[in-house]
Amino acid sequence: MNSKSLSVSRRVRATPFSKRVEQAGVQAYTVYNHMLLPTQFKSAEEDYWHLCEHVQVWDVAAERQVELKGPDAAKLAQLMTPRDLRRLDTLQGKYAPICDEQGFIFNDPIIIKLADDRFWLSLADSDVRLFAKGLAIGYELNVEVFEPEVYPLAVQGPKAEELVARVFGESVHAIRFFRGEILSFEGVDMYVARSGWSKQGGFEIYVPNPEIALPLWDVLFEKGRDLHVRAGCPNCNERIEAGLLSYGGDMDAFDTPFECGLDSYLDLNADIESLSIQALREKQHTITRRLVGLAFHGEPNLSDVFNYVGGADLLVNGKKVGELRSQAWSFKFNKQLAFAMIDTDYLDNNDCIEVDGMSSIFHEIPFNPDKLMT
Ligand code: THG
Repeated sequence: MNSKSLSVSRRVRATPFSKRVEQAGVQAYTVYNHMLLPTQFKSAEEDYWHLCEHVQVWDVAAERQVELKGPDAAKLAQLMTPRDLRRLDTLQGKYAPICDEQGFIFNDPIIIKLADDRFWLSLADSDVRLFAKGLAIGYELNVEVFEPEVYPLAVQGPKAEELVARVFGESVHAIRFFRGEILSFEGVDMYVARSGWSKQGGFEIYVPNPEIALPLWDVLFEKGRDLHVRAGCPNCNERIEAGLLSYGGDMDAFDTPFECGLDSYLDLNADIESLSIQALREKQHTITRRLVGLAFHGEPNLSDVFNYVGGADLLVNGKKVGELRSQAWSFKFNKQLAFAMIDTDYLDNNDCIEVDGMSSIFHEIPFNPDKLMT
């Protein structure tokens, strides 16, 4: 971990939970959507096992919402994603890539339908508000595009459901994956969904004003004491093991959804008006590279990020075949795992892919645990 400190200003925004995050002993932040996002509390290893065994409260306010509101809100949402949104139910979310007219990925939000004329795009790290606003102006749409006062708080881990039910009531148990309910805390209504950026299960609470943020945080900690609740954050080790992709890290605006394995989140045969759909239909059979997993034996030696601006080179027999995108130690499998973009020519056989003197065959994302055991 790099130990330089970060200068925070109105431009690099704190969140309504930051006070408690600091009191909980946060050790590192990243900046995400121009806002602080915690990345470590105790050690990487303690954070990981605690998430897998107990329950953590995550300040993910940096997953900013862009709200589309008005008669053309659904039309604008559909223009931005090649995933068919017509059957999205109210209070349902869908993981949906946002793509431009050439089919390149601009973001990979969860798109949530709050009403027929009201949507939230729960964003990864890129300025989608500007893109949405540009489309709204260019297409002369009758829709407002803005970032509302909403601050997501994630409760993740095997005991998350119990804790969220203690705070919001028993109806929490009936919420299905990527569905939500409007539930009340101290008289304030908020959207609570079963989702979150881990594979340990949990919920996300979309806190609708900053005043209620600290009271909610404190009640979660009071009611979760016997569940060993503590502050946590999106966990790089866990999410790579689980195959959850991070926009800007694993994929960016030079990649298509096919190259990133997001095919199942596209509806290319749907009769929808979407900016990218024609380009994606044309590109779908011509991919030359693909995001895959790598698993290296031995101790990790890929930690110095400044050696990897643009991604470390991957080699097969001394020839560059791709680049490293993200990597983390797997505490469960005792291996260094990575995501890498690799020429498909080198994925047909058991090519030994090398980076920095370490080697791996390629794996599908998500990793198959049986294959990592060996
Ligand atoms: N929650 C909220 N907003 C977010 C994220 C989140 N914004 C940023 C980022 N995460 C968006 N990216 C993702 C990526 C993966 C998932 C969610 C958001 C995810 N994927 C599941 C999977 O891959 O198994 C399921 C996808 C599906 O089947 O629809 O959960 O986490 N609010």
